[in-house]
Amino acid sequence: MSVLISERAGAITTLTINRPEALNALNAEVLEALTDAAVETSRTPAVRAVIITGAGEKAFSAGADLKELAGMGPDRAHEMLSSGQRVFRSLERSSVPIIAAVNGVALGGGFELVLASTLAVCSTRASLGLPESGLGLIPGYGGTQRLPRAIGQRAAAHLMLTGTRLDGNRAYELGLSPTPPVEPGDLLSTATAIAQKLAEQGPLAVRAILHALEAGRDAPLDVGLGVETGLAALALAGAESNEGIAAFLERRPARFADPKVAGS
Ligand code: CO8
Repeated sequence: MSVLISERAGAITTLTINRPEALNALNAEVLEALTDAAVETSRTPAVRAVIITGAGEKAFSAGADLKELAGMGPDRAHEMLSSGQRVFRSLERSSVPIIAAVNGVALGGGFELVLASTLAVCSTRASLGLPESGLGLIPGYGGTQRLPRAIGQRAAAHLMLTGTRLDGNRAYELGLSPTPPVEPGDLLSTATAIAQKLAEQGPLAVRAILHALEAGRDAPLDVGLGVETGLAALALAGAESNEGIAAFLERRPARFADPKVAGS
């Protein structure tokens, strides 16, 4: 059985990290499978949203595989960290929105995967944290950088320095999730409803918004506004908005074409 199960239903692909016996810890094989899945998604224009979740009832992912890390030398550790950073960054920069459906613990690299996703929805079993300092480690898949950007420097410092975990309610209060936690049995349908909504929007508009968010993340406001102006002008002049505006005026649902794959 694959360590990452990929299931496509129409415009939505669901990726399930499938190592429940190890609480879906992220070993090298999972990272490689996530890399392949990111490439596959970018090549499949009919996919408009991706959901990532964990197999079993306990864990989204308990983070880096501590059995694999134990005794690792600096060269291999550097390789592993770089590969994890690369795949999380490619997920973060995906042209398709990614929803983390947090079904249980999301610790260390598991929480970092949530932070690299576009959105997150939590079940009442969710428990998110960066416990690395208690292991004599530090977050290595982007946590020291993405968490402060998401919730602010001081709240992030507290979580990382103490290993304090967040439940789904706290994640909602901090803006990490757009919705309060849902019952475990409702998590995938909640994530799918959001994914479906995303899939109904103009796909090029979705890409452009993701691009503007990415470009503006660390840029001065004027630079970000410049990017927005360029993207908005292209959107207005493009076929997709012709269809969207025509559909509005004709009081019918819009029929947006699949975008072209880059380079094809
Ligand atoms: N890695 C490997 N195996 C794990 C992990 C993990 N991160 N977490 C749990 N498991 C395994 C356990 O070893 C156990 O397997 P076995 O039965 O064979 O011993 C099985 O999953 C079930 O786990 P528990 O028995 O511990 O289950 P509990 O319900 O008692 O506890 C917890 C659940 C609280 C989630 C507990 O398992 C735990 O604390 N896990 C570790 C969480 C953690 O510290 N994660 C952070 C890892 S570090 C990281 O992600 C970033 C590192 C960046 C550096 C990377 C360098 C290359």
